[in-house]
Amino acid sequence: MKIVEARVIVTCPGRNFVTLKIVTDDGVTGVGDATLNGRELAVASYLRDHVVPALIGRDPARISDTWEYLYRGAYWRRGPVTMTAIAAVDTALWDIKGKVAGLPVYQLLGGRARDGVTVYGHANAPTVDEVLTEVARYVELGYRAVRVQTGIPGLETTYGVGKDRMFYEPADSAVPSEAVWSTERYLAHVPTVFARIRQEFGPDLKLLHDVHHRLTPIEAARLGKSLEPYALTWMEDPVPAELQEGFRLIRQHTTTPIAVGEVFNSIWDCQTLITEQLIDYIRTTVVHAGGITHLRRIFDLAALHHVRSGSHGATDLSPVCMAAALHLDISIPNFGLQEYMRHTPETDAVFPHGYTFADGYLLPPEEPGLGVDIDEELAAQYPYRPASLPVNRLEDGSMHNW
Ligand code: KDG
Ligand code: MG
Repeated sequence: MKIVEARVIVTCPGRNFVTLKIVTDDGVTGVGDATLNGRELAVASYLRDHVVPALIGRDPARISDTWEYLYRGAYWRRGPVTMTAIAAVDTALWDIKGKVAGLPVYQLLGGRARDGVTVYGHANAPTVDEVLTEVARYVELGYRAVRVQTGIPGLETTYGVGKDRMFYEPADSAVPSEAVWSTERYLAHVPTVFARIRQEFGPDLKLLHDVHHRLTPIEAARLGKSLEPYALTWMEDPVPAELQEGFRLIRQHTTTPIAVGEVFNSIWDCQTLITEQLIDYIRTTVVHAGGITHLRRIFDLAALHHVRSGSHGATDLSPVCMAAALHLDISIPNFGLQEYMRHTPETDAVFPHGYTFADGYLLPPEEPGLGVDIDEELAAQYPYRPASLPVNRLEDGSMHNW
């Protein structure tokens, strides 16, 4: 069997997605997500101009060899654009392998290690009263875990709190918009939110919070300590992770578990945090960390060091990535949680998929391969629209520099 074609499909059914579709001489096709929020066209060009010509004529069964060929063949290793492009190829090849074998991909990864994949939803609202309603809505839908974000009194907007409730999208303008940030106001407010939520919903619901990389290590340590009475499942991205030593300092001060990794793209980005047990959940995902092949390596390393998976699953990761993530999640020994931000009906229509939600769990599709596809005719009706993620300034006008 040979690869005869690989199409790069860019579509915007409410937000931008890039998808790679690989076609074999036997007519078997496979799909891979290649979406990098705010930098979609960079990956589309990387694939079209540099990767697709190298794929034609290759044996689609040689997944591992193709991964190494693309990783080493670039010379310029790692980085989000390269690793997202490699991820798309890798994911599409796993899809093809599953279809050829007549098995869902999770069976090729060792079969089920659990009955369902526990997911968390996003409750976000401008005020604490409103966010209580949002949390109640998720509980009503059957969720066992909820991430909670609110507006901060005194700040006009807060990253992570959208205008829509169920379909949040942070990429809000063609060039990055600017918001104002105050660490003091934030640190004073967040513990009051979780005090109310625990009071209202009791001890059983798993609660999570995303700091979105906005603190210094000592500030994060203080936040973690102040949240200890509310027993969070995790505090996410407390500091920017470029300086990994910072996590040692946080760890010395708080028992609030830490989740990191949605912006990581290789095992090398996670190595210190995992091997020194500075984190509890690793949030790397299929689309941004080199596909199923490389993410499984990261999760295996994590398993050796008591770190669980907690893959990123925001709306900028397409249903193709979500399906691939579920095949991994259900099969690995050290699964923790899977983020699940629902896509809009327009996106779901462009990406027909067979995964299902019930009782707080997602289940991977049972059909051969990944169990997800792209409707190319429908996708063509939604042309690309430039959209970027915002940045923060402090109240004195300076750029928030970490
Ligand atoms: O593209 C960026 C978003 O996916 C990200 O900001 C969402 O932090 C996020 C999360 O945890 O889902
Ligand atoms: Mg996050």
